[in-house]
Amino acid sequence: MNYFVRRPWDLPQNQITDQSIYSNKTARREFLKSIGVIAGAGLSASMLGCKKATLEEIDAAGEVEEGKQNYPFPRNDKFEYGRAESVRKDAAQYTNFYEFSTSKEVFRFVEDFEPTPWKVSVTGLCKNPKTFDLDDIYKEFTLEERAYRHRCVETWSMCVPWTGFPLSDLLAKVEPLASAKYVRLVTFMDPKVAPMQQYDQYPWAYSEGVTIEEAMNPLMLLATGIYGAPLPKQHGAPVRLVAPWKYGFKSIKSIVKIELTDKQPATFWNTLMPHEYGFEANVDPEVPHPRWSQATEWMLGSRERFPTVKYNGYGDYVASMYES
Ligand SMILES: Nc1nc2c(c(=O)[nH]1)N[C@H]1C(S)=C(S)[C@@H](COP(=O)(O)O)O[C@H]1N2
Ligand SMILES: [Mo]
Repeated sequence: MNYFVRRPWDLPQNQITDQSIYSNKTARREFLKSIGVIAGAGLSASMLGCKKATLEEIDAAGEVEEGKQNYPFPRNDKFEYGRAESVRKDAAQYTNFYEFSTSKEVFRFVEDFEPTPWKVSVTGLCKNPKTFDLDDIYKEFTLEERAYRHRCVETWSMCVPWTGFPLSDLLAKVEPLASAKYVRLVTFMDPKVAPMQQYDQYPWAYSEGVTIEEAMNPLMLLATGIYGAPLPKQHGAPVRLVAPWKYGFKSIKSIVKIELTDKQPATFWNTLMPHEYGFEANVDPEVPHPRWSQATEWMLGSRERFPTVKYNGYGDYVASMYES
């Protein structure tokens, strides 16, 4: 998130100087990179804000091999952007992933993140709790490609082809109990590879939550890929949520745990700043963020502006959940 007002937890990266950070190789390198002492490892002269990275450098930083042989998956042509698709590089070089960096150039900080092997445990109020590795996911579910718009609460937006499958298919395998009212999703926790997790001003691990009804909505995807290949690290490898009618912070990355509960779970941004980031977080042009308008949005790359549409344009699929 871009802070116009400085908050105690909004530490600029170049003020990260405490001992806990220095005690760890990755974090120390991030700090040195951020103040321009060294260039990003494997990236030529690439301090933040200096030289623009090439697509090859961005790919080298983020690429994940596991599962690659399965791609591409068939496109579901029920879904269309209604605008130009975002250029792959524009999406890959401008991402939000606070575990690694508060900058958008997350790809410069993911070197030590190894999303292989990976396991997602599905637990809580269900008959048949189960842990899936990535192989299980590719084998047990019918994956497809979908063209979705994505709208960040900060007003940037993009149109990207995700590969994934409905979250409801995963829930069907574990058989939720009638008492399950919410689904809580949690990101990995490993402060050694994700240095921002050393800051306890943030409510790590990143977590999100949706109602069981939202989780069952066929638009809600668990994504393993983007642009016809496995998710690069900075996009949330190897498996993330995609909730296209909600602000982007709901679309939690690099998920390790999915839990069925009977209570609304605490979530990362809602815990940190409850007046700015609601639990429901449906895209709505008429409800301004306390610090900016949500009436328009701009596309990554072209910077073209569009009016924001309620539910990000997915009202036909989701409005009935909120208007009854
Ligand atoms: N674990 C985790 N998931 C996250 C975030 C994050 O910081 N950490 N940022 C969120 C925000 S604010 C947005 S807009 C989307 C961005 O997805 P993208 O970077 O792949 O475009 O990821 C969301 N998921
Ligand atoms: Mo976002």
